[in-house]
Amino acid sequence: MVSSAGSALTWELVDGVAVVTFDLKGEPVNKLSQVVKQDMLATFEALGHDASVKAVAFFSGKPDSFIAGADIEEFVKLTTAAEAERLSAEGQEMLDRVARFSKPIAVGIHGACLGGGLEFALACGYRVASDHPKTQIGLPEVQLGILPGAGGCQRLPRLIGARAALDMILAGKVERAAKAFRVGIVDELVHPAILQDVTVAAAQRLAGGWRPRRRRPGSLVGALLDGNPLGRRLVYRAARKQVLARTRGNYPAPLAALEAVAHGLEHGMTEGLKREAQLFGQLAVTDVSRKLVQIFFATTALKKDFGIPNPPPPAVVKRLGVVGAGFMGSGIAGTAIAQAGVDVRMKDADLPRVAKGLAAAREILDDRLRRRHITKYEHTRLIALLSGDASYTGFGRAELVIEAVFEELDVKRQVLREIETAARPDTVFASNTSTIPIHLIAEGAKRPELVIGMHFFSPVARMPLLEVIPSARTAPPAVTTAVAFGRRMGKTAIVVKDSPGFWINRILTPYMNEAGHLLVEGVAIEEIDRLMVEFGFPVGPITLLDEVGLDVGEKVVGVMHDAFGERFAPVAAFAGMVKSGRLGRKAGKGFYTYAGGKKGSVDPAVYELIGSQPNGGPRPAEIIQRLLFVTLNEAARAVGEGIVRTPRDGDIGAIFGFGFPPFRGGPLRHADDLGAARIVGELERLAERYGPRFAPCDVLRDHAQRNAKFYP
Ligand code: 3H9
Repeated sequence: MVSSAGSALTWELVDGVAVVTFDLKGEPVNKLSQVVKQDMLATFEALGHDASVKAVAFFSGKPDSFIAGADIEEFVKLTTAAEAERLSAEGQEMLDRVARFSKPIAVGIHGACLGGGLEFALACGYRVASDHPKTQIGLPEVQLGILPGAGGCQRLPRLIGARAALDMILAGKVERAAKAFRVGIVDELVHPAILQDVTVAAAQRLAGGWRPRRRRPGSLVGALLDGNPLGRRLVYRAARKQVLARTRGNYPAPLAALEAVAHGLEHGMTEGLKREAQLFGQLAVTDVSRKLVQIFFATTALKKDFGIPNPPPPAVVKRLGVVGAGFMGSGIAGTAIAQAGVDVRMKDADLPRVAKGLAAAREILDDRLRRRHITKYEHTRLIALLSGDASYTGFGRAELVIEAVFEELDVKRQVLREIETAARPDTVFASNTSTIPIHLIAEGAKRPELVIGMHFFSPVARMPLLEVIPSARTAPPAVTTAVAFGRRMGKTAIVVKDSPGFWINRILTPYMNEAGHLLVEGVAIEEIDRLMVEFGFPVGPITLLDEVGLDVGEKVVGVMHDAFGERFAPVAAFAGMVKSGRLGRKAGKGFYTYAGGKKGSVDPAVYELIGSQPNGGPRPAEIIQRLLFVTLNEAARAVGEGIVRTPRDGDIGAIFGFGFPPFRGGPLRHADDLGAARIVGELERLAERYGPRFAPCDVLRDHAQRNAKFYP
């Protein structure tokens, strides 16, 4: 074994092949930093001079990750574009040396191979990857508001073609190994057990003069598009259009990445690298990048945070009971199986409902199979974990039961009573309520210490957030069990206070209600949605209401109105919609039409029902202000009441729970950016004009007075 003192890289010689292992001591993942760069250069220098080394096989020493990319902590410290450009140029230079190394290099990839990690692998001659789900390959840089700045914008399109490369780079996609193999990033896909042997053998073959023959997958037309400047111009134009449709110009990184790719393909590698470094430098110091990096670190921190002091170990959940086989229940069941691989037993009042729920849960697994996220074999194995009945048989073995029945206190209490008889004495009972306080559900329970809230968002399989709500009587192990299981389901979990609407519905309700007020005042449905999408939301509030379901919305507002009074008063116009059965997407009609499940245009008949006709209404800027400030105000008030533990939880919740624009950092960071004094001033003006629901809360007044911030 050879290594220099303190080095992260060690190597040993196996039949003429230097088997190099990269293992950054004391760090959970390998990342590329200035120190590692020196190490890497020194190691390759030594390997180059050692005549007994004929080829190199490169691996990670970490059990489940290859290289997680450049060290994000390092580049966020940079304060000028020039410094960031230099960092990028130095990274490029290192990988250029790897690419021009005198002996062939094969890499064996197992685990995350992301950003700079993939850029390193692309600079090597041959890539073998394990077909393990942990092996994830991609250039996620734009998700951090930057671009692949160590040659990735140049090497990936040269390897797999402009279209396929742009598809990955511009969306920051991370792919499973099988997909990376299909598009041609990976040369060989193998079982993890033989990764090392296959990679070393490839290095040996390369040393013997063998060169891999690569054929790009895809059609003749595709090859024509990628293969000549005219075709590529069409590709760039289409990519630009797609990016603008997705980002509305709010995120500069994807367009900059497109420019770096295009510049390199049209003017050669050297020019491309230069442009790539310049653009990396500019992006790295933007506010958008700072915000996205903060989100990354906040999400990472939440992976380890159980939301309570001295968290006890969670119960290991192997069997889950789900009561209520409707849309949410089946979503929870299907996602729990797909993500956590647990045994799921569903229960509803009668067999037809159970059958419908089982079919919907199964659809989640079918979808994974269709997308090739799981194999046929895995699909069959997972389907076998799903069962259901109209009785509680099987619930006696569940460590966790989640109820997703009708949002009615009495119904939920009844289910809890039944579970306390049917399940084990230590089974944790979680309610997927979206509004009802947990202490009310637990009233009269035999074991209130095991009762907790787990509020999932719809559709469960896709929405990344989970609110975990302990009541004052919930015991710590129930909290850790709920958080840990939520994480196994792939969710980011925030632990929030037991108060009506918790965090998300607390701040979402005034936002939705305000949209209702605007409708009544004559703003067109599409206009409200368009403005908020331009502001940065993935969909506007009216579309969101259609997605959530108007009946659900009505229930939520009712609970909030009872709890908090007039500022949550429901907008009468929505009631007519519910009465006439226009419940949103699930009913095939809401504000918009949904023919064959696809969202169509606004149904003009809706205006009759809400009793107003579009007449322009307030100015666009005023519309945005009303929707935004009513939300910020409620968020600040809820923070003051301790609904979320930290502004970080609040911002991550709002971003993941209802799509608050990530580039604005969340409602609380955005409030800090605007400044409390300005918000208070605007709220006072709005209150005068539109009513006391806009009256600024004490927290904002206090911030304004002391010039304080949520993030000091
Ligand atoms: C880049 O590469 C730029 C180049 O193109 C150009 C350069 C010139 N840096 O998430 P986990 C930490 S940009 C610093 O809990 P998991 C993380 O903060 C980079 N730290 O584990 C945490 O620290 P702590 C592009 C990093 O198994 C610990 O590692 N790459 C980095 O659930 C464990 O992380 C990315 O965007 C990093 N690059 O997930 C990938 N990566 O323990 C970002 C991780 O102190 N990373 N850490 O709290 C990820 O997506 C996930 O961390 C990963 C592991 C999938 C790797």
